[in-house]
Amino acid sequence: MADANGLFVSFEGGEGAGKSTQIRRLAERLRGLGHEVLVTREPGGSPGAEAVRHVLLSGAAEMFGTRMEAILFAAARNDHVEEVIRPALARGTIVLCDRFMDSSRVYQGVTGNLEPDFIEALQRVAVNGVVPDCTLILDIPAEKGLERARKRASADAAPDRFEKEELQTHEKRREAFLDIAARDPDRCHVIDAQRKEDAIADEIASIVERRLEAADHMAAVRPEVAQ
Ligand code: Z5A
Repeated sequence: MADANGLFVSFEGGEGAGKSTQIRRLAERLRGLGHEVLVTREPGGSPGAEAVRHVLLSGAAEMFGTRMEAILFAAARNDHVEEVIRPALARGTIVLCDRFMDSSRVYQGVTGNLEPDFIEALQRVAVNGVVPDCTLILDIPAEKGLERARKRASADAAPDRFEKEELQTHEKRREAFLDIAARDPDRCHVIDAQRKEDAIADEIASIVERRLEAADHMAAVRPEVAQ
């Protein structure tokens, strides 16, 4: 459990899978039920991490190598966790985060060819114990996701550092996210993101509402958890 009071939900998957769309919808639904909700994203989410986001997505750090990029992602994540996510969870807020630690495992680890031990050591420092209670992996064939992302982008917007990579690399990432889900079934749920927005939103809401009920139940049977 990420924190004694709030609930930490991360959204993962390839480009154009619909993460931002579904986060918006879930936030609206949960706020309608009276919950306090924080929507945030990575890289970014805190002033320091947003500055690093620009460096990473513009490709300015690419020439220094994947290892350097991985460390920058981790530095941004640690700032985001300590400045934003941990305090929000401590206030009892539901935190919805667009990408988190699994993106580093996939983009820098699997397709960036960095050793798993190096990635996991960085993660430990970056998250410092704040791990999502629930991760929703939006799964879509890479080609379809990229097509959606391209349609959304304005005609003159250049693809970012990661979007411009080969289709094969994007497919490898899809497999890597599915592999993470298979290894951590208590935390991760794979969502078929090829369906209509409404069907996806309903499935996500029911998963998160179940998690909230379970968290309430835990707090009721172990009152010290909520302190
Ligand atoms: N990165 C990394 O390498 N390491 C890390 O540790 C972290 C990140 C944290 C951040 O990009 C980049 O950083 C990312 C990985 C890397 N790589 N890239 N590129 P970003 O934040 O700019 O973008 P993104 O995370 O990849 O998301 P996205 O491309 O913006 O897509 P999305 O949020 O999943 O999708 P969307 O914006 O909700 O939807 C895309 C379009 O599809 C839009 O027009 C929607 O209206 C439409 N849509 C959504 N759902 C549907 C359905 N169900 N049907 C039809 N159309 C739909």
